[in-house]
Amino acid sequence: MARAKIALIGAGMIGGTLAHVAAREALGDVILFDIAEGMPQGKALDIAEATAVIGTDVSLKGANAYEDIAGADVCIVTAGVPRKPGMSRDDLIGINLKVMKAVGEGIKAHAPNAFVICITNPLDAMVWALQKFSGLPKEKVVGMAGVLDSARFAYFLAEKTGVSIQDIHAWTLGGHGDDMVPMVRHSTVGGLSLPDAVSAGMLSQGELDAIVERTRKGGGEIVALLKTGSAFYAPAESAIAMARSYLLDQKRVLPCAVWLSGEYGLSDLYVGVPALIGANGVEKVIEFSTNDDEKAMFKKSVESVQGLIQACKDIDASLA
Ligand code: A3D
Repeated sequence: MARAKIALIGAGMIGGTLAHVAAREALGDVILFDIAEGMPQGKALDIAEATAVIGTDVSLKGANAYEDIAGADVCIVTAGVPRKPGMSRDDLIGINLKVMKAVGEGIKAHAPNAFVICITNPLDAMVWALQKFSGLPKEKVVGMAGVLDSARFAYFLAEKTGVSIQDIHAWTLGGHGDDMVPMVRHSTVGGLSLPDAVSAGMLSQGELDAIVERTRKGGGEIVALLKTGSAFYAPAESAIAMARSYLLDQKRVLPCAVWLSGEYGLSDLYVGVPALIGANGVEKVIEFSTNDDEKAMFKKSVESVQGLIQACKDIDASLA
């Protein structure tokens, strides 16, 4: 069987890390696409040379033309610009919306059968726009945020309780912003829900509250430390987990930004919920039971996402 083809649209910090991880895992042949000339070719050659040491039989190629992504099985999109000091939220949306238009049209023309994972921020709005611009089926276009946010939540819980990260299952719902909803009742440490873990003395209520807050602000914590960019290792690993579930038909349930049509009482938008990812893309949305508090937090987060989508519609009338 031919190797899978993975197109990475955007070859910056996350794109380069994605290429490295995909090559190490021999997940497929990699195309690193970027508008910057030379950089994707340089990264591709560097990692290709590393495969001689790793011993994986995959090819890597840098590209500046969409023709090179032809027939890709998976496209992972990180193309765009980061928010710079003095740039408003709407300025960022305006710039990255234009990038999503170019990327969406490129994917539509050259890789219409791909499973597309968007990472570009503001995530929930950009994945929504990317689906519209590409015209690909909604179950084949998803956003990566929940896997990362949940990974942060899980890591902080492991660090605090001393329980192996393998025995922690953490979930976040909602948009990728400070009002995301870490699902305390549905997350488990060694099989105990977090309220039960508090009762069992594994961590205090105050420590749990601080972890929830730290999870919500996890992206900003890394930005403040790095000073010149945002997280890239954990975001890349998160997108690879989603790509792997699709390519290997693992049917993992992963929190992703997916198109909702009635689930959680919502329609016509992308927002983070647990989704079963298999060979057909998003095969099922898992609906968690929510209490009044969780409903209220989820509603607030959804309203933020709706605000971002409205801003996109205001900027580009073709999306309205
Ligand atoms: P960066 O290293 O700047 O890479 C972005 C790349 O996009 C650069 O190499 C650009 O040259 C390239 N680019 C710009 N415009 C285009 C275009 N039109 N076509 C193709 N390539 C283009 O950023 P990064 O890799 O650190 O982050 C990428 C994106 O992911 C940013 O929008 C981040 O905000 C976002 N991000 C999201 C999360 C989530 O959890 C959702 C986490 C971390 C980063």
